[in-house]
Amino acid sequence: MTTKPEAPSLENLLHETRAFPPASAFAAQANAQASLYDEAAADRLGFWATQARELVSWHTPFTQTLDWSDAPVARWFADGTLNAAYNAVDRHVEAGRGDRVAIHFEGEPGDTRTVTYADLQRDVARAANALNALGVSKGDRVVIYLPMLVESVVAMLACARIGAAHSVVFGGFSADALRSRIADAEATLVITADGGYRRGAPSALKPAVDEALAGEGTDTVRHVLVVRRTGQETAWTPGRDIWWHDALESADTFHEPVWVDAEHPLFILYTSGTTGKPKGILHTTGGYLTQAAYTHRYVFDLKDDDVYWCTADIGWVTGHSYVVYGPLTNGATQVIYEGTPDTPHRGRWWELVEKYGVSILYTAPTAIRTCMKWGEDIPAAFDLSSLRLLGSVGEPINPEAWMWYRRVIGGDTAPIVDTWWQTETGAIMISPLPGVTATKPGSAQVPLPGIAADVVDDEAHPVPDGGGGYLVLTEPWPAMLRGIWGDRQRYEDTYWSRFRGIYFAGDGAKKDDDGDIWLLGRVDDVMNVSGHRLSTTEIESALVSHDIVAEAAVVGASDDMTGQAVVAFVILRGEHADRASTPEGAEAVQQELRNHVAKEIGPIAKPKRILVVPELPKTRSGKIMRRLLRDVAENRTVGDATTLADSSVMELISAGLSAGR
Ligand code: 6R9
Repeated sequence: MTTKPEAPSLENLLHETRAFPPASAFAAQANAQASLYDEAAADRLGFWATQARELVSWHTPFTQTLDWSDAPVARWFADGTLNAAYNAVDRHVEAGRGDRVAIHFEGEPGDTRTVTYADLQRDVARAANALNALGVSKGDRVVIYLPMLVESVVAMLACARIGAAHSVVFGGFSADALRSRIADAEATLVITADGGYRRGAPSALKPAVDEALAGEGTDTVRHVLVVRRTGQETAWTPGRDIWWHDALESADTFHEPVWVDAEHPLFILYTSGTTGKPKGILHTTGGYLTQAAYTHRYVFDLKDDDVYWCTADIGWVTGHSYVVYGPLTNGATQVIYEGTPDTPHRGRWWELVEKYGVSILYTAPTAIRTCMKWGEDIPAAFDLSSLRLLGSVGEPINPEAWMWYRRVIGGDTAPIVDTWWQTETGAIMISPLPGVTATKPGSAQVPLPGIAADVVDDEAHPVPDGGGGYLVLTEPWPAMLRGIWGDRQRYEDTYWSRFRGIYFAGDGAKKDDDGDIWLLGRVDDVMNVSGHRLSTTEIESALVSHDIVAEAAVVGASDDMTGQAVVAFVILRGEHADRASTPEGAEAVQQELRNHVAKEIGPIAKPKRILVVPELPKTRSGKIMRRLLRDVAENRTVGDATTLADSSVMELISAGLSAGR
């Protein structure tokens, strides 16, 4: 996509004014204090050096903090050496905390496993020895294509332990997506499973690996390690394929971690959504681990007795930083759940919160809106009183979804942290600090202590409070990407050429009158209607603020009269779902919602068309694929839908619309 980014809306600012100051009891016990901002402001690099020394164990202490001489490729803590798996596992065992639960695993069929830090140490050491025995060593790349299992965490840490970079490919991606990632990373090993459980049934994974490896550019792969999860029939290539349990059984439980330089590659993660060659985002060890641990400790207010649950899949960056590296480096106890939230029933997540006494929950707005759609009587049937902090990530959260999350899930007391960051940033960048910041529904608000972010206009000038523009990061940060795998030029072009010397995030944002940052969606999602710039997010928020709407996606469809026209796709809340089942009903719903948007934002933002649909097309990381909706809105054949989490959604939408016409 080469559409020119457009400046986001200046005129149509959200007029959300609610704020929730921290409860004094929460503030009194919080890890974060307002003084963190002062410390970081007084000496930014010194602040990061302190975090790196306090939160991470170094084999060789570093003496240098930041080397920016090869900008925009940063080197952080470069003369230090460490090992990420040692930090995530061994040091907790050495500190006498081996019996502490690291992972409460819950499989979709209901099987469970409790894994202590000592268990994790044995498994990671065994797996590291097994990888070495298969000829994998420091500097190699390993592709991991697994469901959400304990073995997935072990596999990632085993790679880190031997100094091989892992590249996790989401288990739902197609064989061809897998093939192109294997080829680009020139991986020598693939770790997969026979299958995983999804919506109540085993779903095979290994056939996609076989297909990928039959394709072009994958000759570098020498072995495939296969975790047995479902026990289903699995085709086998003797000599190449090896069962994970066989390889681990014969492996020693002692393994000396490979101490690597702070700038040694830890992982490559391919980002979705771009055309052509996949973009392999490269992260290294010391800076990444420092910021993952720091943000996890302060943004989630992690304490010893917390039970933490991040619902993200390891195939997404959130799973890397907030299932694996952040929580484990901090010695947390966490829940990992294999399956979907509605299997075998729509209360599954809340049942797990009650069962494990989850105190910190980190999830995505799309999941929250889905739960809104299912109705609040479902979570109401479970005891959610253990929850004391809630997080959101992945897309702007509509104020109404935020309010619902706070009231229905958080019992009106748990602070919500809306965390803005990207695969490229490696860790959270903009978020309230719980116990310090008065939170505002729908805003990620403030750069964390140590992070420099701003909103600028077309000429890179910071906008005044009340203004809108582009979100940029103006100083290097420890967990920043170190490039795009094998393509330095593309790295510079993509992120550093829009504004010279500062990082262009690709998101539109505004500053409110307090200077707090509100994210407005990707700049390429901005519409231009009759010369007025409108944000998709803003109109979606207006729609979701209406009682009958559970979820909304807005696209700009080309229009002869106005340039672009606003087309909205909405899902109605359960109790109102059949209001649109007759043509008259649908017409009335559309009229009501159009008027509502006009009232909330202004007549210019009124959607030209509102289509009531049963589902929205989403990627595996929960992002709505507006490109496909634009195809529907512009009456085109729907384009490539292969990266959808559920590829049948587009048929469902098209069938529903033609039946309704
Ligand atoms: C962590 C992750 C990055 C893009 C980012 C932005 C959107 C993420 C957000 C948010 C508003 C938030 N995004 N968090 N927008 N508020 N709290 O999602 O990484 O998959 O790389 O996506 O997601 O548009 O640029 P990634």
